[in-house]
Amino acid sequence: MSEEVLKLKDVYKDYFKIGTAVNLETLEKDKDLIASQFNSMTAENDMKPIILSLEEEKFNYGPADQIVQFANDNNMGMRGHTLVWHNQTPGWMFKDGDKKAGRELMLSRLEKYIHTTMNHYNDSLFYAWDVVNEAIDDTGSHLLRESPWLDTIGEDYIERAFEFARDANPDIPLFYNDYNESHPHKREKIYKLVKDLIDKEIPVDGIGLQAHWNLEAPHLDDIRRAIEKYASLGLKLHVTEMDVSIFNFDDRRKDLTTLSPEMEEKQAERYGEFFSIFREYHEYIDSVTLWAASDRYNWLNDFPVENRKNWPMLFDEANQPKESFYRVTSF
Ligand code: HAH
Repeated sequence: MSEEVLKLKDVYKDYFKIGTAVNLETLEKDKDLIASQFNSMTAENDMKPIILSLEEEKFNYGPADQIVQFANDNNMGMRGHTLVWHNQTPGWMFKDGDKKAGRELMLSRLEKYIHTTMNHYNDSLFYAWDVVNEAIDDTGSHLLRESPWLDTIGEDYIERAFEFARDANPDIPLFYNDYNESHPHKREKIYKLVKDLIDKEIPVDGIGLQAHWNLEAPHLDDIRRAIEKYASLGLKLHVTEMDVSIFNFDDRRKDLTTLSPEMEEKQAERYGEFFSIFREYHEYIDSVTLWAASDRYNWLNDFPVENRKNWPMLFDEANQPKESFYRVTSF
């Protein structure tokens, strides 16, 4: 990266932290880009339950520790992601021998898992933990999505998780994190869930807006309304997993092999508008994390269509700034 290129972390130092998701491969291949542009990291996968505790009584903090070491060496903050989720969680947590585990067993496992993990990372560079990820049903009138946690523990699994997390670390901000956070229907559900927690005096400090967006959705007005509604609860907001896909969610085309100039321009316009909204609401937003460092590697190359190239980030496949980067850094 040449010297003249601006650094996101400097441009935004008076607004919020600027983070990126990482894994051990990107920390190796993209280390200069990551260390020079960002001042916060989230482990893309390495702090998820399936990686940290694939087998009962066994913990594997090796890969995640290497990420924390990199953060330490480069003076970066860490967001912990994620303690309780219906996905990427090992099957043993839900079983008692050949049977389904009962409520008490699952609660005690949840408590132990949360305590062990948060105590292991009882380090001042952690400035937030996603305690519960994606608990809400996207459609229909049910508030919570089906999950083994809901099925066995019941609706209070979310309350218990936040209490266990607060017990484990009295100081760190605790987050509820979800996607489709700007869709009006889901926004109302997220608001309700978190407001009920606050009314019950459950320790929750913030809402994570994943911000997996694209060239058309969501509308800017819906993003503003979501930010304002969540901020009205008096909590911190983090943008936790941002990317701007070239494809709408239902677009399953596989024939696009390069990013056209028109698409790059449309994406730059969108990124510019999104960051302008973040700056406008910066008194509520403490941190904005992109879900990859560059187009070289990102999860959207496999999701929701396997093996389809996408170009959702601010830097290109050679880790050079895209038009989107220039739009985000000139204001
Ligand atoms: C996120 N889910 C997860 O929080 C993150 O941990 C993962 O690496 C990538 C995306 C987003 C999501 C989903 O799980 C299902 C459907 C749409 C979006």
